[in-house]
Amino acid sequence: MSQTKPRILLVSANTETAPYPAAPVGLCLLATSLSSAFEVRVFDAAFSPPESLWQLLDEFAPAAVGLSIRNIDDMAMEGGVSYVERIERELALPLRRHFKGPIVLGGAGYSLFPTALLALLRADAGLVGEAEDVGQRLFDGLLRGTDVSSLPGVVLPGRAPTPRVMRHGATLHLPEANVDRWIDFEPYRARGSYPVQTKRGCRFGCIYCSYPSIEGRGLRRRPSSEVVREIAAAKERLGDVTFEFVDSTFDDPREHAQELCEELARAKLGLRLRTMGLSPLAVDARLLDSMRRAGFTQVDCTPDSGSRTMLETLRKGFDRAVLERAAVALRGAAMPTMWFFVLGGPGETLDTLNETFEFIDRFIHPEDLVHLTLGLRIYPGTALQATAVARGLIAAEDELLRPRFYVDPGLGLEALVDLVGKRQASRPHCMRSTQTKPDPALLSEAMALRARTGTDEPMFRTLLRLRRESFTRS
Ligand code: B12
Repeated sequence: MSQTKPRILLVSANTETAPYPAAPVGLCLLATSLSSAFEVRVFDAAFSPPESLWQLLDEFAPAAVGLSIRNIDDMAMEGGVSYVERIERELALPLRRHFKGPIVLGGAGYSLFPTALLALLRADAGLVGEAEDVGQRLFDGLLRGTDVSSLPGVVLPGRAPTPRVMRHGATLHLPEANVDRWIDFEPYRARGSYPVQTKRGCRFGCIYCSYPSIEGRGLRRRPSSEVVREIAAAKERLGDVTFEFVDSTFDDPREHAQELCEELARAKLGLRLRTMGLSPLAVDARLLDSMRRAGFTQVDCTPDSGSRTMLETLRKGFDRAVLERAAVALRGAAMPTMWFFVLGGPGETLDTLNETFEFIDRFIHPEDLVHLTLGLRIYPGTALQATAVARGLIAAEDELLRPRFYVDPGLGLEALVDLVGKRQASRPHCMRSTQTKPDPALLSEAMALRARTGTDEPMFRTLLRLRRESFTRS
C-alpha cells in the first residue's frame, strides 16, 4: 500500500505585473525538488484572488506552507511602491491566523532582509538563497520537530541566518522547473516569458548590488546540454513562447554564454530568446552572432553609467573603452537593445551626468530604449550602505526594509532631477524607470499597430515609435 506523503503548499506572493509578469520559477524549482518526498501545490497570487488561497488551504489541508517573497519594492525613488505591507496584510498575517502548521519564508527579496521579514511576518523559519539543496531537509525537519538550525541559510526567530558558502566553479545541476506544471502559464504567454536559469552566483563587485547576498559570489554553471534539454521540452509543451534567461549576468562567464548559444543554435528549435543584464564586458560581434543564431531578438545592457569616473566608482569591472566597444558591436549587429543607467551614485556630478548623456548620444541607436533610474536603492551588506552610513545619510542600524536611496549629497536630488529632465526633453528614447510601465491605452494601441503591420520588432520599439509620434505632435 502506498503511503500518503505530507502536503506542502507553496505560495508565490508576487502580484506585480510591470514591466511584465515574472513567473515564479524559483518556487517551481523548489516544488519539483520537494515533490519526491511531499505532495506539493503552488498558488500564484499574481493571477488568483486571495480568497481562492483560503479555499485551497481548506481543501488541500497542507502540513506546511512556504511563502515566496520575490519583490520588496520597485526600487524607484520617485513615487516608488513597497510591496511588504500588502504581503503582510493580505497573505502573511491571515495565513498565521488560519493555519497552525509551520510557515517558511524564502525568495530573492526575502533573502535580502531575512531576520526583519521573519519577525514582521511572524513565520516559523526562513531560508536565505537557493532551496533545492536544503529545502527538503528544512520542511522535513520542521514537520518532525527536529533541529534545523544548522542547515545552511536557515533563519529561525531571534537568530541570525546560518552561514552558507557557494563553492566557486562547482557544476550546478537543477531539477526541471516545469513552471507550466505547477502554475497556470497562460497569463504569462502574451507579455511574459518562460524563465530559465543557466548559472548562479555573481563575481562582480558593483558597490550597490544585492545579487551576491542572494546567489553568493561563487559562480556555478549548469551544463549547456541540460539547459538546452529543459528549453526543448518546454517548447514542445508550450509552443510559441519567449524564453528568458534570468541569470544575474547572462554573458559572464562569456564562454558559458557562447557555448550555450551555439548549442541552442545547433538544436534548431526556432526559439525566441531574451535576457536582462548583459555586461558590456563580454559583448562583441562573435557573441552577438551566436546569440542571434540561438534566437535572441533583443537584449538588455546594463552599464549603469557612461562616465569614466562613475564606472570606476561603481566598480563595474569595465571602463569606458570597453563600454564603447560593446555599444559599437550592438549597433553593428543591429541588435535591438534596452539600456539601463542608474544616476546619482557616490561622486556623481553634473559633469559625470553630462558624460553619460554624451555616451548615449554618440553610441546608442535612437530606436533603442534608455532607462534612467534616479538614486540607488541601498541594500544591506553592500559597500554603498557603508558609504551612506559614513556620510551620515542613513543610520547604521537601519534595516533598509523600507527603501532608502543614495543620491550624492554634493549633487543633490533637485539638481539631478533638473538635469535629467532637461536632457530627456529632447530625447524621446530616454525614459525614467518610473515611466516604463506602459499605460494601458498606449499598450493596446501598440498591440493593434503590431497586429496591423505584422511587425515582429520588439515591443519596446513599437511603444517608442508611438511615443516619438506623440513627442513630435506636442
Ligand atoms: C531576472 C530578474 C528580473 C527579470 C524577470 C524576468 C522573468 N521572466 O522572470 C525582470 C528584468 C523582468 C525583473 C523585473 C523586476 N525585478 Co527583478 N530580478 C531578477 C533576478 C536577477 C533573478 C530572479 C530569478 O528569476 N532568479 C532565479 C530563481 C531560480 O531564483 P529565485 O527566484 O531566487 O528562487 C530561489 C530562492 O530564492 C529560493 N526560494 C524562492 N522562493 C522560495 C520560497 C520558499 C518557501 C523557500 C524556502 C525558498 C524559496 O529557492 C529558489 C530556487 O533555488 C533577481 C536578482 C537575483 N539575482 O535574484 C532580481 C530581483 C528579484 N528583482 C527585483 C526587482 C525589484 C524587480 C522589479 C520590481 C524592478 C522594477 N521596478 O521593474 C521588477 C518586477 C517584475 C515582476 N513582475 O515581478 C529585486 C527584488 C528586491 C527588491 N528591492 O524588491 C531583485 C532581487 C534584484 C535586486 N535589485 O536586488 N527582474
